[in-house]
Amino acid sequence: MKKYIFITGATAGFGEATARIFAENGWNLILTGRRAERLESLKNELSKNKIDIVLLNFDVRSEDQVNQAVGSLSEDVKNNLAVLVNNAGLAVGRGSIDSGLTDDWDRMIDTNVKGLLYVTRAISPILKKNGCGHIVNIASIAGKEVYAGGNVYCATKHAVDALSRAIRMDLVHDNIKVSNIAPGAAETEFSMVRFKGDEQTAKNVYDGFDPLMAEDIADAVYYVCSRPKHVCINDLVIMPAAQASSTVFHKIH
Ligand code: NDP
Ligand code: 8X3
Repeated sequence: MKKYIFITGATAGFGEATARIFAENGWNLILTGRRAERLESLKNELSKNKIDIVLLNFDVRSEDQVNQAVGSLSEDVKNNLAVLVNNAGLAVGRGSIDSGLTDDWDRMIDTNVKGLLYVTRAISPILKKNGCGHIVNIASIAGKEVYAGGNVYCATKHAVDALSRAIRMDLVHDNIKVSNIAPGAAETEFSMVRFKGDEQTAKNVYDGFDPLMAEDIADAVYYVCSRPKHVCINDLVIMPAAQASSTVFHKIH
């Protein structure tokens, strides 16, 4: 098999786990993120699968960096590019709107919305030229519901949800599938980033119940990408069994 999957945010969490499951299934990988050393060590680990692994080190917030990175792909890789996973993203802070930090808001909007758009703008013409493809957007339960203190993060994930539906309409005539995956609480580096390195607060998020693991979402990404050609999984909401909504959890203490 010669197909390539392009994964944003492959240095941690869902993106890293997605790289692993696709590598185990013989896919070639284009792994991207800002932390170059993590990309290198993931490449070293996954090379045992006898696949081709391309590393692109860029910040999705920079349109120039995105275009330069995508432009550096060889014709052979571009001709075999089949899947884009728009996964890079983050929450920063969880405060009320009246005390929110506008720098945090900018980081979320620039990464989760504009970054996803820049990458999709750069990759979709390649898929279109190839005659088919699949875009998987990692949204969130925060794109289906809102919660107190979630304001800007929820807004960015509602935007991702809307973009998944709109991009599907734009690209349906080009045989490009679009899948939206909306996870609930998953224990990755997400909360450490959200709470700016405050380990205890990050840990408390997952206290008293079994959260999703990165592998649960990677498994879903692989599932949607391995359906028959005529089937598109449009939207998947995946929650821990102990989570009924953004704010309702069954906790054992
Ligand atoms: P992690 O923090 O573990 O991973 C986030 C990834 O995004 C990292 O690889 C990071 O790479 C990358 N990233 C962040 N900012 C940028 C940037 N500016 N440019 C390039 N890459 C960037 O979090 P998760 O794996 O949990 O999150 C992945 C996605 O899933 C996000 O979109 C998140 O919003 C969403 N999500 C997470 C949930 C959860 O509970 N964990 C639930 C629902 C959705 P690097 O820092 O090296 O650039
Ligand atoms: C991450 C899940 O509920 O913390 O997208 O917003 S939540």
